[in-house]
Amino acid sequence: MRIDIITVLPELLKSPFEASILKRAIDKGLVEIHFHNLRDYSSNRYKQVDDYQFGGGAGMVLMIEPIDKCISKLRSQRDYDEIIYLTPDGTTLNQSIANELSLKQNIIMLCGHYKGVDQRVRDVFVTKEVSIGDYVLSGGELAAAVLSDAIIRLLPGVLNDETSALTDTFQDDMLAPPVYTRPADYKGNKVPEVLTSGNFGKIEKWREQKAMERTSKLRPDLLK
Ligand code: 6GU
Repeated sequence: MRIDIITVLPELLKSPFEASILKRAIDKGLVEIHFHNLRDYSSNRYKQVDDYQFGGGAGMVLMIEPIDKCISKLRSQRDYDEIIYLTPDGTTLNQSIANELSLKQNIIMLCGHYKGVDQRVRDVFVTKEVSIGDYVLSGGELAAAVLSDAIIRLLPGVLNDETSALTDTFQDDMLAPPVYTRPADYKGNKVPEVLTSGNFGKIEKWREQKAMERTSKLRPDLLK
């Protein structure tokens, strides 16, 4: 997979890809991440990429021309399956969107900023609009990092234990069961006995039951 991220703040985005699972995925060649500074596509000598909105009103809007230039250059080099615009008014990200996107080959992510982008960018170039929740961030960069992480960890070979993404919270519209590690007794707080019983049939049943209890208590909306 290849992800091209278009942003006015590439430096805000780089560090999440330089550690842990995302770094390993890149080092293993399972994903390529390319950052594109929108200012490099400005035709203006001040490297301006935003302007006042027509009709008046507070806040700047990202202009269509630099975005067109950047996307057109990328598209001349390869085909893209999706051009995703990160915006608080997009479809709220969930596991099923992440699963679907993890099957794509080439993705562009366009990070919004200020008041957003000229509507014509959304009409002409964007194929999918994604939000990461009902709150407002200063820009789409952190959302692009979140979306990238959710996608990349699903790529075959990224996680050590191939089955572990399958047992994630949300993967079956269920929260994950509680987990424990050593010591089995910490200051009188004991690990449920079944987990140390060695009876894997019973353990599996217990986990399903706990997942169901947790989901109905904390996220009954998932069970509808
Ligand atoms: Cl994708 N962008 C911004 N600016 N704020 C958000 C968001 C995206 N998702 C939730 N809040």
